[in-house]
Formats: sequence, structure tokens, C-alpha cells
Amino acid sequence: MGGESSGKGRRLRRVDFRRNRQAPARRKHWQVPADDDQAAEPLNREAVRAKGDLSRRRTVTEVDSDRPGDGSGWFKGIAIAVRGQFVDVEVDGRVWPCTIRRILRTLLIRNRSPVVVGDEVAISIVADAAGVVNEGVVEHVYPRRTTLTRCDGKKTHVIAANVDQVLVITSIREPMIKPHLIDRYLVAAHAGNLPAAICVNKVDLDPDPDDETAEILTRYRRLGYAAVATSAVEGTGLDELRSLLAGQVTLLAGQSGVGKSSLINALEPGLNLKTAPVSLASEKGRHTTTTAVWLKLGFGGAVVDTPGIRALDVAMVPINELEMHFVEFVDRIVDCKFPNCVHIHEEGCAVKAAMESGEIDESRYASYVELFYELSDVKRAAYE
Ligand SMILES: Nc1nc2c(ncn2[C@@H]2O[C@H](COP(=O)(O)OP(=O)(O)OP(=O)(O)O)[C@@H](O)[C@H]2O)c(=O)[nH]1
Ligand SMILES: [Mg+2]
Ligand SMILES: [Zn+2]
Repeated sequence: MGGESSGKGRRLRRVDFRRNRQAPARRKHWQVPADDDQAAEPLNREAVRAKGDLSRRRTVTEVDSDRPGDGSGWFKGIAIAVRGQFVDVEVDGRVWPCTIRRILRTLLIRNRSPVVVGDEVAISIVADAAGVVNEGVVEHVYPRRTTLTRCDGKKTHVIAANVDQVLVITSIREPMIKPHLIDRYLVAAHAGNLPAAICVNKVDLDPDPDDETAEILTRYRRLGYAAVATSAVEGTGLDELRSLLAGQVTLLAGQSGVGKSSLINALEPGLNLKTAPVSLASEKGRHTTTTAVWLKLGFGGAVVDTPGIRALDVAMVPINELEMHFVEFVDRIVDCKFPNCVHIHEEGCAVKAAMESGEIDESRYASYVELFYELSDVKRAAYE
């Protein structure tokens, strides 16, 4: 190590300079430095291994006092909100506003999601010019256990990392329940290898809860999904919802206005998330939640509240794999007469036969057809 100086609890140290345009940007996982490597050189842990000899050095500030953690220089936390290049990182219950180390941004420039909500990150705490310690820098992103992505034209965005399950939230009214949207979210969750559960909210608005709500719940429970009926305003079903969420990190997916934020508020009143009435004329939500945010739950676990966009898109599902994401189709596909049956117009299709005999729900089959045509268009567009 080069020269060292200290003052006000800060130390300036000369450390190895890492070149910031190197190859392994698009590896599936970040490389994690070996543990003993970290112990030997706590300041020098840029997540990516350099290739050649390193000649230049740069100066970084290390703060010794007033910090949480174990004193090793970096602190592990969770990215709970991301706004462009700014990330809020929670470390042991305290939230640190952070910037992202330039090398992380550069390396993942094509990926465009160097840090996303739910990422486990290592941050260094930095002092500003006046020596005030209240900000951090994201130095490292740990390998993501899971990722949920969304397609936007040709680009893929990661919505959230390290989520254990997806809760698909719909409302029975205002906005009106849309079973095809539930199926779309289920396909996306399944394609992301995540278990999914369903929540039908606003049951207080259901004119006949034993009928429509019950029918939806039964439909999805038969397929093996957990399904709960709730009312955020009347408190119905909240215990059941709580036990679905406890101990898990759950992404809340669903249209704007279905009550995602209201349900979290009902479970954790202290959070006081912003909510807004849906427009009476259009029955559309007002996109009250604008960015994804990771929230710790008092009873264990966390939720990621997302803006009510079609947060999960299925465009990344290869069309020939769509059938695999309809759980009730899977066992039947082997009985289709033609091995390349797409279950739309073929003779001897076991899926259609099961639908006609009532074993497969018509609405689920209709969702499959809708998504199949949508993906055919995507495929066609890719060749045009
Ligand atoms: N009647 C009734 N209204 C509800 C219920 N849950 C939420 N609402 C209302 O529905 C409106 C929308 O709720 P939000 O929680 O903002 O919906 P959201 O899903 O978070 O919407 P975005 O943030 O826009 O995605 C608010 O006026 C809530 O008060 C419910 O169970 N019953
Ligand atoms: Mg919201
Ligand atoms: Zn078939």
C-alpha cells in the first residue's frame, strides 16, 4: 500500500486502481471476491477481477468512526429503492443514501440494471468534504438468487432481485377483475422460476362474494396456487395474507388501483404508503406508486411494492415453452396426437379435449390462446 494519512477519523489510502472497461460485464452472476481476499485487503474489493497488472492507484476515503457493521470497511445491506444512479441501502435498520461505484455502472452498461431493488450489496460509508458521514457508495452487488425481468422492446429490465415469490393481486371490482391478467402474471412468475400466489382484494365490493370471488379462488386453488380473498378497508383475510407473506420476500404484482399499497398499509400501518382512489369513470388506478420499493415486514419477511404497470411481461417467454407455464396443461401435452401440437387448431389435441370436458377451465385456455398469439406477433416482429 502507498501513503496513508489520517484526520477526523478518516484515512486516505492509496489503493490499486482497477481499470473500468473490462470484459465480464454480462456474466450471469457477479464474481464475488474470495473471503480471504477480502480479509487481506478490505478497501480493495471492486467486484470484478482485473486481468492484467495494475499500475495506477487511486485515493479512497475510509471512515473509521460512527459506522454500523463490523469495522471491515464494507457493510452488507439491501437495496430498498433505486432512482437512477441513487440507491437507498438498508444496513441493520438504517437507510443510507448511496451512489453507485462507477465501475459497477460501466461494467453493466448494457444490462442497465447494475443495482435493482432487492439486491444484496456491499457499501462503503463515505464522508463528505466537511467530514459528515451520512452517505454510502455501492461497491459490490452479490450474486442474485432470483431475478424478475420485464421486456421493453428489445431491452430487458430487472424489476427486482432476490424475491422468493410473487403475489398476484387483483380486485374483484374497481378495477374489475381480469382473469387473463392473473394468468399473464402467473406465466411470468413461473417463467422467472418463482412460486406465485393470488390475492383477490376489495371483496367488500363484491355484490355476491360466494359466487364470483369463490369461483376465482377455487379455480386457482385447484391448480395448486394459494389464493386469498381480502379487503384492505374491512380487514377481511388479512391473517391469511399475513401467513402467506411471513418469512418470504414477496413481489406484489397487479394493475394500478387494485390496492397493493393499501394492503401493505393494512398489514403494517406504520409504513403509511401513499394510496389514491381509482378514477370512477375509467375504473383505472392513478399509478400512485411510482417506483418499486422493498419494505420489511414486522412479522418477518419483506414485500416489494411495485408501480401498477404490467410489471411482468411475458415477451421473454419462448413461444414453444408457453404451454409449460400452464400447470394443468403439462401432464396432458404428451397425449396430443401431434408432437408439435400448439393446442389451438390441431386435431387430437389433449389440451382442447380436456377443456371441452371441463377438466381445464375455459378461461385459462382462453388466456393461453391470447398469450400464444401475442408471442407469435413478438416472434414475427423479431424477423421483420
Ligand atoms: N373498497 C375497497 N377499496 C380499496 C381496498 N383496497 C384498496 N382500496 C382503495 O383502492 C384505491 C387504490 O388503492 P392503492 O393501494 O393506491 O392501489 P395500488 O394497487 O397500490 O395502486 P398503484 O400504486 O397505482 O399501483 C384506494 O382508494 C384505496 O383506498 C379494498 O379492499 N376495498
Ligand atoms: Mg401503490
Ligand atoms: Zn395439443
